[in-house]
Amino acid sequence: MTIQFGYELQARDGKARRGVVHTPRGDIQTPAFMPVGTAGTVKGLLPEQVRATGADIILGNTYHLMLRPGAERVARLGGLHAFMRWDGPILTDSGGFQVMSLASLRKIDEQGVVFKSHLDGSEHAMSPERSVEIQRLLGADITMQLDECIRLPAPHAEAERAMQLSLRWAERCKAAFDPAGGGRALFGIVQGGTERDLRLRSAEGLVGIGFDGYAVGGLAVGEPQEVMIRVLSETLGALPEDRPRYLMGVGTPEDMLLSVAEGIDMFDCVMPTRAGRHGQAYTRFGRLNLKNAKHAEDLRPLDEDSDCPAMRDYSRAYLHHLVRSQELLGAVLLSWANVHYYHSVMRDARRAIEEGLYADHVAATREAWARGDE
Ligand code: PRF
Repeated sequence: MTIQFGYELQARDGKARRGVVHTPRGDIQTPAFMPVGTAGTVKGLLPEQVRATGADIILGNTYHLMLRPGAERVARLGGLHAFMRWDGPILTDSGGFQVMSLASLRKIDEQGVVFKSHLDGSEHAMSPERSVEIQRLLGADITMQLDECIRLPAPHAEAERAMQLSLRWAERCKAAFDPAGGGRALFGIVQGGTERDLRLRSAEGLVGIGFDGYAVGGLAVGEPQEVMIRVLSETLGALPEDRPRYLMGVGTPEDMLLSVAEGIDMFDCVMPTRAGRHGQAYTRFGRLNLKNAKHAEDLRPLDEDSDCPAMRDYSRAYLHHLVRSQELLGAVLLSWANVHYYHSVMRDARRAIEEGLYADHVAATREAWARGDE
């Protein structure tokens, strides 16, 4: 018998939750960070390296993989796990958000979205049913519903229209989804802009349909951090305690710590890998820009106490040189260090929740970021 998908709440500190998501491909310790493997690779890192940084699960993208190499082709090649050599769980985003941010000539209607590929301009259609089918072909362990994420700020009426459309699409995704005996999960996505009434109606509608987990979408799209946290505080109480909650596309280490305090269990973000390719390092002393001339003769590593080779064994002077010279290894080392640091933020958060010291932990961590290491 396959292991069923499920969430186990193990400890609570205020609204912060420490738990485990069980999947047939392994457990996910939560709060969890999911590195983004958009096009079948966490950019710059080998799968075994990603695992060693502490990742229990990675994210893949419907939009990118349907365009190249194609979902049917990935299926013929044995599915995304075998293709990219990652045997842990994979969550796939549904495509709607990436269509809105990357594709051109988009047309959204009740049926779905029609768009032109950012690669070659070819036209494609995606309905809620097709999004679920693509995610099945890829072999997703966690499938996301198709939704519409609007930019903020937005008028109430616009946020309401997109939220209602997303709810109707949620229903169609649920009908199209095959749970494969309970091993695969489908998550609904709460929308509704920054409006409390819309967020609550969205959450209640999704809970009425019934999902294995609930994501909060439509945040970190231009609104201030305190607005995002306020929306979380108004929304999460409407979601069931016995299902995981996932905040999509967030964020900085500080965004994650504050969101965990509101009751979020899962995150994904391109930030650690993207920032790594741009010469930035996230560390327990805050964010460092390795391009900066002040690092040119600094023999200290990013963090001598880290157990990550990229953070512990290479001098800031060398990283500075690699970044300035646009050497591939600079991007690799900084992506590696950043993904490792993101996981260490989650690991420390889990421990603090278990110990009932989460608020103190957040305060001390923020203070260390602000203090730096000079
Ligand atoms: N919806 C989906 N994916 C997303 C988002 C969303 O709202 C966001 C918003 N931060 C990131 N990724 N499907």
